[in-house]
Amino acid sequence: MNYNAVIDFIRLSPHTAIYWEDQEITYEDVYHNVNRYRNKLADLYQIGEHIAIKMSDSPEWIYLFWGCVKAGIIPYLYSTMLKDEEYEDLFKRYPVVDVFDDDNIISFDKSAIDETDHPPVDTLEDSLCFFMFSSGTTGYIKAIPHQHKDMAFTAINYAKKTILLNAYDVTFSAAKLFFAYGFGNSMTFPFFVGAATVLMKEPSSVKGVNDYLLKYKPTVYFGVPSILAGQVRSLQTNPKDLSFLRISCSAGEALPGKILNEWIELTDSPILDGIGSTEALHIFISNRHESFEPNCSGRLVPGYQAKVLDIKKQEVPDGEIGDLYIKGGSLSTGDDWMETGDMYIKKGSRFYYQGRNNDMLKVGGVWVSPNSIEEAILNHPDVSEAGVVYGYSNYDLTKLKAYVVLNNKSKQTTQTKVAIKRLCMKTLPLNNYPSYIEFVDVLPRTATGKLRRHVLRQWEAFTHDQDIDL
Ligand code: 3UK
Repeated sequence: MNYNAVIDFIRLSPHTAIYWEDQEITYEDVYHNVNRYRNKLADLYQIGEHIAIKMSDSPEWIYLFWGCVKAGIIPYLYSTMLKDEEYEDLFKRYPVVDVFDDDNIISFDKSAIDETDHPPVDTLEDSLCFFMFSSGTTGYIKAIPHQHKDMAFTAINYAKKTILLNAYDVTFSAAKLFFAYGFGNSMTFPFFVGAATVLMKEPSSVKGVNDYLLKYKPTVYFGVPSILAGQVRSLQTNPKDLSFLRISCSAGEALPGKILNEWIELTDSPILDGIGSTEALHIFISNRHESFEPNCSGRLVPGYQAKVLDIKKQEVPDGEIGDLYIKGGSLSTGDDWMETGDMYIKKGSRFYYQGRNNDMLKVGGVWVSPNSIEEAILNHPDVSEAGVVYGYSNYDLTKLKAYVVLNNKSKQTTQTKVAIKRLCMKTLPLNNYPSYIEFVDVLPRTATGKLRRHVLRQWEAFTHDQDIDL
């Protein structure tokens, strides 16, 4: 079917489109600016040529993206936080005719701005529309293609049907536009329903995000666990009224139940955890406002199917752990089942995250999920973050090591280590406790907040000779 996505997203709405610094940009402004960008791009490039957008979040990011879609130019959506060598490698692997960054944005000759509203280029629902990058947690980055139809699919099924986003909402996201999570949160979702979005140029920090929440009072806030954890800590010492929030969401990695419970206590509203991926473009399993549960990813988003399989690709019974496969209309891999790389336990219609399939640990002969141990450690009142990997053992027995960040450095004592270990022994199955614990100031995370477990494994390789079994 003929379809160009621009028709579903660049439309008029009586509401503000973008809150940007001290400006309120209307949907009419956005409409004209997308036409200006489309016309300039159509002058400069041929249909089907590839460009790179490597800009911080801004209204221009949005005009450039939709100008490309309307003109039939394919953009690669680049993170602004990669290292020089990573950009070099990616530009080699994915050639482009131009790179737009904060120092090279399209400029217009003021006397000759062409705002003509040309029809969008003829494309099909399944025509290639743009590329995003997926870094995973191992560091190997690859480009993920998406088609014109994928954006509306996520906007209808997740934004409208799952979190009930509507034209009166104002969204704000801790994840930036180049990340699939932020791309939906800050652009395609609000634009699909005619709502407003708040854009922030600076990289997200706890302070930056808190300041923006208080200044713009969004009704829907999209967080990530590492920032939400910092926000909870800051709200505990410095309470603020966040009653303007209708919903908060979390994705990128599992939201620890402790953060959810403390957030509810502080704000009286829940955080809806949901799992998504760059390949799926957005969230495919999510909690709901009327049914959410700590340490649970929730239920299927409409339009998606999921199954949990063993290594022989047979479905495992409810309550048993297996690999999660998904299927649905926004997957970059097409109509087939896709392996997510995540381990899950399904109980009835709910899905419980157990970790990445390459992170699972075998201790005393049984599989252990590092994630469930981290959740248990977080229940200790002095703990703010935890990461669990294999620890060294003198007899080649596998033991676990936890890297732990405390709220207060003065509590970095052997008593605290013993208390953490006892807490795990008391609340988790046999063998699910760390033999070694090391206190650190920060945990290694990716630009999007995911724990980089392979870095923890490297740390462990260098420090194991100093560990003592507790
Ligand atoms: C992990 C989660 C547990 C999981 C993303 C929302 O994170 C996103 O995309 P990525 O391609 O990573 C995908 C992987 O991240 N993950 C994401 N959310 C959760 N694990 N609980 C969660 N709630 O390993 C998944 O396979 O960077 C998130 C929307 C769009 C996205 N692209």
